[in-house]
Amino acid sequence: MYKPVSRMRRLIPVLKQDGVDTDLIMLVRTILAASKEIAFRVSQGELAGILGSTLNENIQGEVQKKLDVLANQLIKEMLLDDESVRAIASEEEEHVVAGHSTGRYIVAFDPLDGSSNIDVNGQIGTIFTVYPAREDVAYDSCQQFHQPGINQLCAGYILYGPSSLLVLSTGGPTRCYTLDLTHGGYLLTKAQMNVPRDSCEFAINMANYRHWSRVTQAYFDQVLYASERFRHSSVRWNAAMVGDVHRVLSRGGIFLYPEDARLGNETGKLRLLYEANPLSLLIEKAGGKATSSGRRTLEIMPKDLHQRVPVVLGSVGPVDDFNSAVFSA
Ligand code: AFP
Repeated sequence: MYKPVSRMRRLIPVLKQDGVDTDLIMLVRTILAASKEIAFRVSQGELAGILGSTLNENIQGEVQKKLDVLANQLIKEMLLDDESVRAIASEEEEHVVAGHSTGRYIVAFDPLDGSSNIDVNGQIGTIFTVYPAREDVAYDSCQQFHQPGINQLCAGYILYGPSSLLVLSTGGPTRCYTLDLTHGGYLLTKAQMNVPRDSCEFAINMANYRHWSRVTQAYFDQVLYASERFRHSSVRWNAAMVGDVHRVLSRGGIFLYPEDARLGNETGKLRLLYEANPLSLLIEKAGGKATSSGRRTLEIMPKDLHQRVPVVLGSVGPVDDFNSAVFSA
């Protein structure tokens, strides 16, 4: 079904070859047009005057960075100009933003994931996902987004690092494209990303140890002090899920953000709709596994736009290992 494609091809011909619907291709182009503007501003850093915080908090109670606000505004405005967009959800918007009542798609995004990295020139990214619009609920209702992750038509992220990368799946392989600044477009640089089955590299914020459940603590006691399998393990933590997941997609490993005892984190920290679901689809389409409380993340039925979930994803071996230790205990 998905024919092999050669490297260095431009994005649009690859999407056409993959049989992606023309409206969806145009929608992806819209998101990428916004991403190129964000990539440019990020590369300008302090020169563009976008470092630092605003005086506002977002719906999650987090102080908004100037670049968060700018990225949200850019993506939102461009999406609202696209007639195929029926409704939008964003980390930076409390409610659903109404689009065109006859649009075929709904879009959710995290405009700038890892915003604490902005001021230190670290990895940050934009995460997005597209679902089919529902005909059985009002076009601007939050229920538009009450769909499990398996319904995603397309999911991706743009990683603003030393080079800007687009990682995308439209239901087929997870492919990686690199932004070519000489012609301003994305070129295919990995036709199929593959998560190795095993790896002993893990990504977790160990400083949260004291807040974890006893079983999670016991699992990490064993990983750190007893496990033969993890004897040569190492920890990598970006504080930007998009950067950690990119590493896992590139060379394997496990990424975890379990629930913990802190107020607001009782069901996890990461957001199901615009963080966990798109990244879980990309991981699965690259042969990895993505779970939440021991079950497949993509099957969770969302109840709320900004719902938080525990996240455990990456190489199949360590993900299974963690889930059987913690959920069969
Ligand atoms: P921000 O976008 O608000 O910086 O949050 C990033 C994030 O949601 C995710 O990308 C990281 O994995 C996680 O938070 C980091 O959380 P800690 O600061 O608790 O380690």
